[in-house]
Amino acid sequence: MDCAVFRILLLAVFVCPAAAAEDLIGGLKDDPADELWKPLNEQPFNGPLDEAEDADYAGDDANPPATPLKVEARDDIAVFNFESFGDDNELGAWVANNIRRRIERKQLYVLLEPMDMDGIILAHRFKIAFDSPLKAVADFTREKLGCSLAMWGRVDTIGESLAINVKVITTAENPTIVLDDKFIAENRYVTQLAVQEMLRRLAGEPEPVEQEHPEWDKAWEEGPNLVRNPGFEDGEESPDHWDVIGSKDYHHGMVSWVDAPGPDGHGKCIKFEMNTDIAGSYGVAYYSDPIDTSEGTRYRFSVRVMSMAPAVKIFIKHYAWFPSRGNETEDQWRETRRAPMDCYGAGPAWKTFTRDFNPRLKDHGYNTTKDLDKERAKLHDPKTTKIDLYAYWPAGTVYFDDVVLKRLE
Ligand SMILES: [Ca+2]
Repeated sequence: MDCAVFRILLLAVFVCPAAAAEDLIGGLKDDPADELWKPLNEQPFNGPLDEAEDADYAGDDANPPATPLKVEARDDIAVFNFESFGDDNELGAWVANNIRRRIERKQLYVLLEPMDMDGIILAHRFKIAFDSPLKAVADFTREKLGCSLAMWGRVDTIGESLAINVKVITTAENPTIVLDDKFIAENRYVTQLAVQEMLRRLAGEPEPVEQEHPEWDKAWEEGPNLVRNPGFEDGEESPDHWDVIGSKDYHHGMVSWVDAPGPDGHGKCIKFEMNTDIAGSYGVAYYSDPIDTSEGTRYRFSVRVMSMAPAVKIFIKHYAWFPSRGNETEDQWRETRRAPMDCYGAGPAWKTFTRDFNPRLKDHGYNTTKDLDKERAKLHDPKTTKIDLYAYWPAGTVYFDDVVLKRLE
């Protein structure tokens, strides 16, 4: 964390009225590691997100992983503090606490009490790093902590975003990997969404039974595509209505506009070509222009993808307009919800991936009855949406084409 920011946070911890913080952060207040984050939690856009797990957000459930990583219900798990750099693992501890709290709320596993765990770790001087040998972690967790699963990880900050690398293994003599993946939170305020996604994959939650909605299918077939220049055919130097290519640092010079390859190629398309450094850290993102969307309305999205190795994810990101508060000098668009779509099974032939979503927060998820907070919560209603085409590890080439977003109701 930047030193100046850290000092501001510390200052804010001491000056903020405790009661106000408690109202907003609710159940978070018992976690020591959360102390540092109180000032951030006080931001109006944080409260509802933490409580948004039960939000009626159809999109999230409509796209479970292709291969559910089912583990036996109610195994016991030891969640080690995650690593983070330059902050004495403060951020890593905060993320691990978020995960623990959500595991308990979800009753996914029996959680080893962190305080008990800390004592045993200290007594045995056990050190764990993200790259620790699986067997060493498994042996310690099984023999000293008595748990059948171990979770640990590392949090990297990349600008505003957090890359949460996580490993979960069984602690048998020959441990097996249950989960080894990276989850991206665009900023700290949406960390919960990355954690939710992580636990959803761990739980192997079943695909909800899709009801027949002929009117939605009709709208999907006949309705207008809300994405402008959806096939990347129009433009001079860059495709119109999408990020400018080659002029922004965060593309790392790895995005280009090319003829769509393969027998099923449709004219022009977007190509990512990632080296190992970028694939293993930032990944590459490419954005559409904002698209007007409405809260509480169902949409369907699809894109065609060809990947020569990298993992591909699409983030449909919803934004709301926040008036400046506190020390902020400018009003700004902030991401308040997102619908992620993992393109599992993308390979060296064009394949279409589809999902439905509905940018709605049920009752805004607020844990207080104060009118003021309800007013604040309304700020979260998404007003606009961007499509974020994203790919990461391993290195290689990815192509995107034919982006479709339609309103279904
Ligand atoms: Ca095209």
